[in-house]
Amino acid sequence: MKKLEVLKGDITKIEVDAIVNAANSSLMGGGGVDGAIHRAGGPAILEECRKIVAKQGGCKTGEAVITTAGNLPAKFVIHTVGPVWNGGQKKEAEKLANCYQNSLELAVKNNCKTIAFPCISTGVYGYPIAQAAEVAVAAVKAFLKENESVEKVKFVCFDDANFEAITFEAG
Ligand code: AR6
Repeated sequence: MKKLEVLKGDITKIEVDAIVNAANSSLMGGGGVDGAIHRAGGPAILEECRKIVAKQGGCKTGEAVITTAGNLPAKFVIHTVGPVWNGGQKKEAEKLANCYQNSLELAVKNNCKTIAFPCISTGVYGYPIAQAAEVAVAAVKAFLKENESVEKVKFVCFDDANFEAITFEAG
């Protein structure tokens, strides 16, 4: 059985232990997948985000925090902050890889065995789709090689361009 799966769809509908949110460092919600997750999951998610902000400030680029998934079918939402694309010389690839790695580490710490990711940074943050897919798939594959406890990682792509790019990289 392949541990890596690529599908097209809406991540708020996916039944896994944890879905990952492409958040911003304020953790206070936004547009894109972030808006969709908070809308579908309800106010419990924002409530926990506020507690995290009160405790540690926001969430830095490349880092991740975990909350309830509220009304979603998933158990948890892992919020990570992707890099804003700035031409490629500002450590965007390293920061994007950190998002995947840190989200997976946090998932494992919380006993999650099935995790779904959106294509972080490829919307509002403007990361070129093909380059983001290369970084995303490489980071997840590297993690899966080192870690036995994760059973399934799903890339949930919202549009054809991301779906094709991730499918190409996933092989
Ligand atoms: N399910 C899966 N993927 C989705 C969904 C969905 N329901 N909705 C959108 N996408 P974006 P970013 C895809 O902009 O680029 C927010 O305002 C979308 O097609 O959501 O990391 C945050 O608060 C795209 O491929 O996130 C931040 O301020 C991918 O998700 C900022 O946007 C990521 O697009 C983060 O920007």
